Amino acid sequence: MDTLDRAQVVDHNFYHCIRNQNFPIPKSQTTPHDSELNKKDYLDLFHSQLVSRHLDLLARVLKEKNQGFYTIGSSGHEGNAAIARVFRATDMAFLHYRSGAFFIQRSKQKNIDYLQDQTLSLVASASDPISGGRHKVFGSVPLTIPPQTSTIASHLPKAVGMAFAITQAKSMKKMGHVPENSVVLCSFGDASFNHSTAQGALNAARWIVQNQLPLPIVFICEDNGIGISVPTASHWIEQAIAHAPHLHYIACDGRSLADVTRAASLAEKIARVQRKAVFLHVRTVRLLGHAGSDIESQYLDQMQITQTELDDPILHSSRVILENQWMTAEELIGLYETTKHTVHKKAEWAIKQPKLQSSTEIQSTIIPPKRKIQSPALPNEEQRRRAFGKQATTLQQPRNLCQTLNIALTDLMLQYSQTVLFGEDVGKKGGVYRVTADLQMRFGKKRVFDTLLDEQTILGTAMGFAHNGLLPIPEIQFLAYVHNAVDQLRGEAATLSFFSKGQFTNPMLLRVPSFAYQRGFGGHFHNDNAFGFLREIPGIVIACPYNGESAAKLLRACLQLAHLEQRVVVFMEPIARYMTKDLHQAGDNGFLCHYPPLSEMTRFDEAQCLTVGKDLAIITYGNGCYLSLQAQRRLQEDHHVEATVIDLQWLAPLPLQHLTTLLKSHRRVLIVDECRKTGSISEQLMTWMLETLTPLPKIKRRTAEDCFIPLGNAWEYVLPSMEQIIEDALSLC
Ligand SMILES: Cc1ncc(C[n+]2csc(CCOP(=O)(O)OP(=O)(O)O)c2C)c(N)n1
Ligand SMILES: [Mg+2]
Repeated sequence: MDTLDRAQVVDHNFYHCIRNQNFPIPKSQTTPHDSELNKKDYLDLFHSQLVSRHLDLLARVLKEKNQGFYTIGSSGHEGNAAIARVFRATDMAFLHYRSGAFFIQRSKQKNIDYLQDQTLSLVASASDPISGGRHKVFGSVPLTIPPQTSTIASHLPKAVGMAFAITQAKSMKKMGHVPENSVVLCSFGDASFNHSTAQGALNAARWIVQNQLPLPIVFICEDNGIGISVPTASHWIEQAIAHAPHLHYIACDGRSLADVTRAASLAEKIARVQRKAVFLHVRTVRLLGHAGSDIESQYLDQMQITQTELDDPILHSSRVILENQWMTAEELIGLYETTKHTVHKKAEWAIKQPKLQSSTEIQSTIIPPKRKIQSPALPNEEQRRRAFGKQATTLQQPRNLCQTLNIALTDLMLQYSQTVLFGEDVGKKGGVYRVTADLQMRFGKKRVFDTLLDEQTILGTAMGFAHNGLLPIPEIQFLAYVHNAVDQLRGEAATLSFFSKGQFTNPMLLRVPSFAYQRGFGGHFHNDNAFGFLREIPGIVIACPYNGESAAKLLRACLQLAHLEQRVVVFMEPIARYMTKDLHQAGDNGFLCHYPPLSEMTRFDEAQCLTVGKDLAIITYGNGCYLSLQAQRRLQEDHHVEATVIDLQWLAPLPLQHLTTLLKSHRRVLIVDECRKTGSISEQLMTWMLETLTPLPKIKRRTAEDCFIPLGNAWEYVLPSMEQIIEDALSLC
């Protein structure tokens, strides 16, 4: 036996310990009888443990032969089979990557061919039912298990959101994706517990419970005492969380199926009946290192490794089976071997199944499938009268961007009864800029509410709501603060469709007050103008209006995209234009707009021409439109230069096809981009023109400097100005 290959050692230990009746000392006194586990139940759980173990051993063999691509296993954690048995297959489970036995046990509830699922997943076959070969994940639609990414702890915020969403859907009289009495399960490791995302989610859960809201969630910390190579002290988790208010702490020994069953049953009652949050602390061990590539002897003593290997949950279960005389030693070994054989047989089949074959095939799941449904009917006059009250008669008066957005949001919330709007200060205060003023009064505290101050929770809530069939409209207060939660958007929300073949989706319309040019307010963090970090996320849609009319029409299109196409949409509102009245001179009211008829909506993929002129085209968006319109007038009147001003409207994906048409008659193009030069849209537009336009027009671009925005009026030195646009246009012409 190769003692460097700990998989071989662990495999060998089973035979050796059973034959010599040499078992680890029980860590828990709970008997199967105490937790009402009969022989049949117990052997069924044991079988799931064995299948999971053999899948781990198989993964190592496949990796050696370059036929398998993932070796992070569940060995040592197989006690989680007992958790799966206690809960229902409709209890949505956001799982840790050591959940093999859980997955197998839950599969049995629904007669799912777990071996097929798991072997296809190990060999990255395109036939893998959940990710189609895109990742080795635990996920399944019939088992209500959305697949999770590798980013530890990042699934906790959405699990909290989903638990919140169960009651939310019920109180909004909406059919959720899960039954009303469901609970949510969310498992993670002991090291992951320390992650700020985990701490944020646990805090958010307690905050929600403290607000007297039901939160049927069981956090499951599978504590194997180590995170890759860094130990977790045995008292750490308990000391940190056992006495936290608004969270029931229950501990159990993960090596004992009986003890896990006892604790999970208690957790289930608290979560399902009392609708309260539970923290289930499962003490366990990790066998076979962190992954196949991890050599434990680099950071652990040989003694420690050997001792842990003998503390194997499978040996603990075997001892209980022999003590109860449910099987003989020979029968145990027989079952171990037939399970191994069955697992290997299935793998032989799986390696012959098709792999992903082309870039097109791989990319086909980035964008979720379009749903075959209609948009809900537009609100009628009576509904609008009730919602707007006295304001209803004055809706047609010209208004600024802020007021128009408020009206548009009201109409959309009337139209889409499954929408929920939330964020920091959006409720009673109506947002920092009053964009959401009166919405809570119009729609009630269930549909419009303040969250706690945590952007990860806001996006987690959005994803959780979407997982239960609601249509979230979260707000992040300023663009600069999206960074605090960007993993939730780029690592989680945007990847869900990709890693689940569009079977799980989390549509949302995220509103973000954005960009610079506020006079006398804020400095950098309230005037952040850089958003390259959002634009390169595959599948995400980014829209930006420039005035009230475009905002209303664009917002309608964005919500429709979220509803019908299940897209993750970011709507960036230029803060500096919220209150703007005038366009060319003081008192002209040239920037106020009439509210567009409800039926009017921007087309996805289309830019719009704000003016038409033959001498040059100015491509811009947001504040750039405002400045370019001013420049256009001055160019015309002072220099006889006629400019077409094109408002992109869609910042990702860019409406390039439409731009080709709009630029056809233009020999000169100026890009006005308020984003920082590096990572700005201007880079993409320049490249695209060089690659596709013939003849190539004369091109110039005006962007912000690669600098942060200073306080006071000093921003004028780093952002594009109307004067610079005129200068650039003249030099082009
Ligand atoms: C955010 C993030 N940082 C780092 C990693 C790399 N990483 C993967 S697993 C892991 C340790 C996790 O330990 P623990 O939570 O105890 O789970 P265990 O593997 O022990 O079950 C680390 C650091 C990651 N996946 N995600
Ligand atoms: Mg650990």
